[in-house]
Parts: sequence; structure tokens; C-alpha cells
Amino acid sequence: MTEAARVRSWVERPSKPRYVPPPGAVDAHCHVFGPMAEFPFSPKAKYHPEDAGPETLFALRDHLGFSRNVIVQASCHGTDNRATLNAIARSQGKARGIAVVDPAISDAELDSLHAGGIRGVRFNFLKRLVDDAPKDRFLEVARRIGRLGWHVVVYFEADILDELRPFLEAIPVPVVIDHMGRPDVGQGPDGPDMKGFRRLLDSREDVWFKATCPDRLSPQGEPYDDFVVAVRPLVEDYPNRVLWGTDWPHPNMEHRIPDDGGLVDVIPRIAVSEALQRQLLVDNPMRLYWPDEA
Ligand code: 0GY
Repeated sequence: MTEAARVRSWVERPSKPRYVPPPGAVDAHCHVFGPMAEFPFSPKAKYHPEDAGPETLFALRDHLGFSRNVIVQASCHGTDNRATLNAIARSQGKARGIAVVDPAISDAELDSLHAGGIRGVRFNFLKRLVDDAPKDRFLEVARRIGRLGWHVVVYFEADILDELRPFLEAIPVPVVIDHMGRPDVGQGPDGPDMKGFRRLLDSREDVWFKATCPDRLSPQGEPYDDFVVAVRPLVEDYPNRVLWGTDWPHPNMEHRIPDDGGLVDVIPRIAVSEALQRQLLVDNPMRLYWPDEA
């Protein structure tokens, strides 16, 4: 791969947000890319971004007023979690992570991921990102990680939610849904996508979600009014199982790169009280990722 073929999907100088997060705030969905010289991308990678390493991530964390990160293994690194583990190791205890694993992974390898700060695995169902998503084998993995106190993170789009319901119901550990299962927020808070997603949240008390990615989900774009209208009621109705994250470095968003400061300024519009903001940014992610300190 040549340098010229690699793309950048993040702004180099994000604005300073007007909103100041509470002390201890966690960016619970972000990624690192590379550095590729040390941690090459997977041969199956569907996109090839520029390096977005831990130092840049931690500088962004500080700039935005956050204290901790949850680093989600990005699909471009496949099941080689070394870039994520490297970032966690450099964070001085301020980052934990979500791995993507080969279902044949051994218990000893799972133990070593746990020692490296991993607290869950991600199952990705987006065809543009992964070649296959074997539900039966994912369920086997989900059964095996219970002993570590981990959860699973699931990424899918709204059009396959109904097909996935039996799979999601069978997962024997807590489930976190990325980007609310990508609803069409243009339908509003009572549209079919949000209704379908609420049915999932109502089906079990240990299904969590990330109120993330206005940049991906809002047909209107900045300042994301449609996202706010659709998502605020969800945050208010399920305040103890919602997380927030930047999604930096915004994989595959090079056509519409968001300003991270602008994303942070959406927070007080979807979580309008200080109590809700504290749950969203501190209490909930701490319970899930740093239960030892929560
Ligand atoms: C996200 C969204 C995307 C990419 C990935 O692992 C990934 O490559 O998650 C996407 O392209 O929608 O959550 O980062």
C-alpha cells in the first residue's frame, strides 16, 4: 500500500467545544489507526486510513475536556488487536478497549487481552466493513467471555435489526449497541427505526447503547437538529444504559469530516440536565469499563 492511497477522515484542529464535560468524562467510542509501520492493517481491510495513533487521540481527549477513552478495535486492523493494546498501554490507565477476535481464540489469549485492558468484544455486521459475521460462532465467543465480566458490542444497521433479534436475545452477557443500530433519525423519535430500537431496549435490561455519530446519522448535517430531536427522548428514557463517544478518527467519513468540538456541543442538547450528563459521560461508562473504580 502506498502512502498516497491512504485517507484522512478527521480534522487536524477541531474547535474548542463550548460545552465543558464533567470531571472524569469518558469518550466511550473511539479508535486508533496504526501507526501502520508498527501495526499493519489487515489484508482484508476495506479502507486504508492515515495513521491516527494514541498520542493524537490523547491530545484530542485533553482538548475536548475528557479524561478517559474506550478504544474500539477498528475493522481495518482485523483481529490483530495490537494497535488497540498499544494505545491502552500508553494511556496510563486512562483507556480500556473492545477487541475483535477470531472465534477460535484460546482462553489464554482472552486472558492476555483482559490483562491488556480489553473489556469486551465487538461483533460487526456491516457488509461494507467485514466479509462475514458468523452468528453461531459469535455466540460461542459470547458464552466464553462471561467469566471475564466482559460484554459484547454489536454494530449493525436498522434494516437488519429484526433479523438479528433472536441472536441478540441469545447473547448471555450485556450487549452494547453501536450508534443505536443506525436509525434513520430523519423519521423522528417515533419513527419505525426508533420504535424498533426501543423494542430491543425493552426486551432486556442489560442492553446498552451509544448515543453517537450525529455526523453519520443526520441527513441534515450540522448542527444536527434532526439527531437531537430523535435521540434526546431515548437518552431521557434509558438514562442508566447510554454511552457517548466521539467516534474519532471517524472511519470512512472523509467525504463529510465532522468537527469534534461540534460533536461535543451536541451532548447538552441530548442530555439536558447535569444529572443526565453525569450518567452519560461518567457513571455509565465507569460502571461498564472501570467497575473497579466506579
Ligand atoms: C465506527 C463506524 C465505522 C467503522 C468501523 O471498525 C470500523 O471500521 O467501526 C463505519 O464505517 O461506519 O463506529 O467507527
